[in-house]
Amino acid sequence: MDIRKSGQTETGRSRGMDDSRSRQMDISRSRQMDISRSRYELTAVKPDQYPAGDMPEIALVGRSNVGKSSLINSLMKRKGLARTSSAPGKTRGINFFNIDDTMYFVDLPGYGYAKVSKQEKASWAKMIETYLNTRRQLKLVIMLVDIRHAPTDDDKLMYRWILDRGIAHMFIATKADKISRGRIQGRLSEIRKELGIKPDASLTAYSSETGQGREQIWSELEKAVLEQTVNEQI
Ligand SMILES: Nc1nc2c(ncn2[C@@H]2O[C@H](COP(=O)(O)OP(=O)(O)OP(=O)(O)O)[C@@H](O)[C@H]2O)c(=O)[nH]1
Ligand SMILES: [Mg+2]
Repeated sequence: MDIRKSGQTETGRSRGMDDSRSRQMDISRSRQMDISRSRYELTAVKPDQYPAGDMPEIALVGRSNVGKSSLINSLMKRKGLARTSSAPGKTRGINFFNIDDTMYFVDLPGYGYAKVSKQEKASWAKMIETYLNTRRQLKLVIMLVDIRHAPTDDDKLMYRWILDRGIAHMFIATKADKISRGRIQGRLSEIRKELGIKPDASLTAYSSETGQGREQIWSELEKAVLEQTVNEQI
């Protein structure tokens, strides 16, 4: 399976993979995903509202306003799929986006938004924690940080949790269009240091405005989710 749109695919062989990797790709190619067939499915605030079934889920976590919903739209090349806003606190429930009946992107509310009531903050935190701690279908967490800013204590806590739970994860530094190209590598190194990101975890600069980083993220997602799915089948 290639989770990018057809026409942008590379086969395992053409990427020079070894035999076992290319066999895995063959297994997973039994069905090809068409990302243009993506749709909003439902919003949940508690587990009995999560979608039924066994499709793998990729969750997006990060501070409010960091660009989670925009990232979903940009990856799907669909402007209004997930609702975005320049005012933090836009996403208030857990939104499930069905990608060609093959997997879900799960858009979570952001954390660390100062302007909501204590009560609302606590209820969002519980909603996020419950999903992350209990959801068996969760296969990968994408953690977003703003490329311009130092990670917050909440970001550090979130990363700690990811490591403690031992779940597959990757990092995206958003809003890369807001700094000059020449500064991007330097900021990535600083973020890695500030957050203590392990060398084997990927950290990619992304811009939902320009699509910078899009191809790389799709190829990382393909590796991370599909290899897991294949491993579970073996
Ligand atoms: N320039 C630029 N702006 C971006 C980018 N990504 C997101 N934004 C803007 O940042 C604001 C917040 O984006 P959202 O995608 O709504 O952020 P979110 O993380 O989903 O926010 P919550 O739902 O509040 O948690 C919007 O005004 C977006 O247009 C980017 O890559 N570049
Ligand atoms: Mg959002």
